[in-house]
Amino acid sequence: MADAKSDYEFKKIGKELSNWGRWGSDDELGTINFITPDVRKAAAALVRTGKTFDLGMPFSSAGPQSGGGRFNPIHTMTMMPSDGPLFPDGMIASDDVVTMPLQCATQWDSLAHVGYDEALYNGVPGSAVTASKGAIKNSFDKVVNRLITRGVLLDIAGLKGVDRLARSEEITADDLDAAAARQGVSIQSGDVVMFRTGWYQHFTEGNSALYLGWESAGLGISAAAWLHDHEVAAVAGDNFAIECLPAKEEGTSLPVHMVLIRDLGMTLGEMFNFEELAADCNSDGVWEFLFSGIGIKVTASVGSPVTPIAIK
Ligand code: UVW
Repeated sequence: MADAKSDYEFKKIGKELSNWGRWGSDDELGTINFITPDVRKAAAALVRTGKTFDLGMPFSSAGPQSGGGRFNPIHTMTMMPSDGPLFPDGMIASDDVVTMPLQCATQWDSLAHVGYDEALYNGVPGSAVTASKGAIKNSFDKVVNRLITRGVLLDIAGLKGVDRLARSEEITADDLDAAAARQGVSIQSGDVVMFRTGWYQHFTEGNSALYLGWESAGLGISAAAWLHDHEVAAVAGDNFAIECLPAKEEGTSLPVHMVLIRDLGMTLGEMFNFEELAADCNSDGVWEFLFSGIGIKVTASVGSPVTPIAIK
């Protein structure tokens, strides 16, 4: 039995790749720091046609969740035209309320979402997330205004010649290199790298149990060094938890989450929809674009719903 504190391979990898202190002891942005104004300016220049692609899942009662701690959005009306005119001039209006977990559909995981051995990114103690105050450090609202940069889509299902990867299929660093080479695209510092497993189709086909289950295709732990070496700002997948499940290292839960979020300080995007974008990239051969994934500025949050947009 591995010692919970040190013997796991993922913890050794995390130590080697650690960005703690790289941007200062108080840093709460992590790899988002790679998105500089120059990076964003260059990304804006990628817009050629103005065509937009919605990479988000609808936030509705038809979402993938089946209940428990994470449930689908509950949308209720608090004002409607049928309530009658609001003013003597005949004005009618509607208001609405949504109750939903921030993690129920397309989302970002903040640097307060996951850690191990009592620590979050940059040595912040797990106790910095409190019941009354939420995430005192590393909350998602710190990065909200920064998530506009160059996006690159790597079609791993396309690389393997399948419409979607198999259950528990692992994406390795070599796969990421091979996909980039096949598509003729290179990764630059400050990119949001998106990878397509094809698993979003399980959700659209109504198989949410498989989509959210513990047999998901996704990133293996070798992707962590790849993302680190390429100075990737954030990574996003069309699967529900980024990584391949169950994890290959025996006795581990979500090792890719733990290394990326806690050690690299990398924000993770989950449940993105790349189907339309991938079809377009396949037809025009352009796999890079301006990416906007700003999320919602909920203070002290450990994540955020998002409707990410790619602009070509
Ligand atoms: C966990 O379930 C801990 O993480 P995520 O929602 O990021 O997959």
